[in-house]
Amino acid sequence: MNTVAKPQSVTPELRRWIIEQAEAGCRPQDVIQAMITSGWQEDVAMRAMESTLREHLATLPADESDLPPPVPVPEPPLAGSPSELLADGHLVKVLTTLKHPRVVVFGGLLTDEECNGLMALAEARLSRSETVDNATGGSEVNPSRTSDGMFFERGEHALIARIERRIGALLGWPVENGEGLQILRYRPGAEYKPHHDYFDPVHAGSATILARGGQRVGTLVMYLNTPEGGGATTFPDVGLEVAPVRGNAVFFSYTRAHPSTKTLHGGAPVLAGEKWVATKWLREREFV
Ligand code: PD2
Ligand code: ZN
Repeated sequence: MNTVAKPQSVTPELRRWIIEQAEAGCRPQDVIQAMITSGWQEDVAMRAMESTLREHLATLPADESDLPPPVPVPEPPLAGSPSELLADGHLVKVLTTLKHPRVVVFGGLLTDEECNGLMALAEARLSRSETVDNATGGSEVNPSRTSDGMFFERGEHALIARIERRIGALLGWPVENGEGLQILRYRPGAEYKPHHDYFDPVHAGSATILARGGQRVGTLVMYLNTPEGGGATTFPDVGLEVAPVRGNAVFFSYTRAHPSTKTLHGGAPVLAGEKWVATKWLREREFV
């Protein structure tokens, strides 16, 4: 009897498992055999293993001389490991920090009123999110990003300007270097597959984007609500998941446009309810 093969997708958990097997010294053929035994089709298993190990290799510490030089990045003043920071008169909790990749999770960055205000201002302007078209530097709808979104202009509204001042103070980075705030709404099932936020200079379209203020060097994702299920921000290179909690935020920075920064990250599928976030991307220079 013929069986119809189910499509088999390579999950972050499978990728991690493959890397763990390789690090433990397992032979590739044994790893493939173990996958086949647990129901994977051989060709899918081979492709999963090859792509996972190729991408993993790029995240390993390379010879510094082979990498583009590091650039200064935004960084909160965390010397002395404070549990709170005062940013433009607003107390923000420091919940978790990681050195590599540089990740900081903040609590209470936004008040409930500010979260509600951002969602209300954005709602009527939401449309299907797009991603950068690498060839042209324009944008296009992409199945790897199934949220709805919109961009505010920098300082477009008193509420936006207040939040941007707070972010500038918190991260020690000029407000002018920030892109306009982006609002995203994920419905159940919506996700943002793992990606890097920097622009890969090898793509033809990057030149146009980089002309507006240089590279992105940091990202702040602020959670405007707490979804009923799912929607974590994930960092697959290091197995880190940040739960979306209203008012909290996750910040990460990258000193070069390279996977060795381990800043691969994604928005896991929302399982129940909606997930709303505001993203602030920070550039090297004034964003125009
Ligand atoms: O919504 C998120 O958790 C998320 C995940 C990955 C947002 C972004 N990237 C982004 O806005 O760049
Ligand atoms: Zn991102």
